[in-house]
Amino acid sequence: MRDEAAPIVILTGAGISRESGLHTFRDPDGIWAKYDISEVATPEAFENNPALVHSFYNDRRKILHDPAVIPNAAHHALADLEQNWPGDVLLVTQNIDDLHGRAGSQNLIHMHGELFKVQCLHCNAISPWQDDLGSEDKCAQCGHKGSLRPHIVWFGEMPLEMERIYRALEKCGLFISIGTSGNVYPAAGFVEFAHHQAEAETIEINLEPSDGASLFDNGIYGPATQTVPAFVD
Ligand code: BJW
Repeated sequence: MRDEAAPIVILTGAGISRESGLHTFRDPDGIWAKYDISEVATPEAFENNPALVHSFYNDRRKILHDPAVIPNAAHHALADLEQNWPGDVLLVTQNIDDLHGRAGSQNLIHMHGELFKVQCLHCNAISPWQDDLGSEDKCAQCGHKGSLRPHIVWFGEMPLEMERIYRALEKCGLFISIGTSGNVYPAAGFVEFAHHQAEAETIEINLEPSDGASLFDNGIYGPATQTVPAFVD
């Protein structure tokens, strides 16, 4: 039985937002079935065709603005867990949507960036996204024109706040992975790090066993809106 106040690190992926109406990446109806990664999710793609990359993320912002797309019971359960657990709870999401924040999670890291932020390639400032991005947009901080990129971590780029994440993993007693296929590193390696460095208990909660399921001590399988609230209760 785990320590009642053990620090918890939770990793979430696209599966937790599926029942809010957002697509995952690698399921048959996922985003990578419609788009080629090399055309929209690498720094080279942005260099070669910024208009296409802006339009890909502008479309995803539109979907997130749909009033029907709201945090679901799994997002709310994790916010409740943070409020009620006597120890630290760090929520690390690979998702670029804002559903965890809207559900009330506060100790939250968006390791792959955020759809509603932009970064200026001229002055590096990160600002809130204002409008549909195009190549003529001006940085709100330095005024430079045409230098804004989505604040998204693409393949080959370093995910955000890695030191803080590994510090929390080093001392966690429980590591929970929710709604992620475990295909993308470094996130896919967190389970082994938590297991070996912290001797943490590790649990996978997913629709079905992921490719890395055997790395976890336990697995709970089914739709996140059912499994996550039941687990948190
Ligand atoms: C449900 C459900 C329901 C469904 N309930 N569950 C060889 C070449 C080049 C690079 C590499 C290489 N080998 C390794 C790398 C590194 C690379 C990588 O991992 N590549 C792999 C593909 C092999 N990683 C990187 O490049 C990362 N950076 C890095 O490593 O930096 C170090 C470094 C930098 C520089 C120099 C040297 C080293 C960066 C990775 C960035 C990932 N970016 C993306 C896109 C951007 C964001 C966006 O546009 O949204 O992030 S890719 C995409 O995958 C997105 C996601 O965050 C990420 C993970 O996907 P996720 O969340 O797991 O979704 P799915 O669809 O895969 O899974 C969903 C799961 O949910 C499934 O299991 C379903 O069953 C389940 N599910 N419905 C519960 N209702």
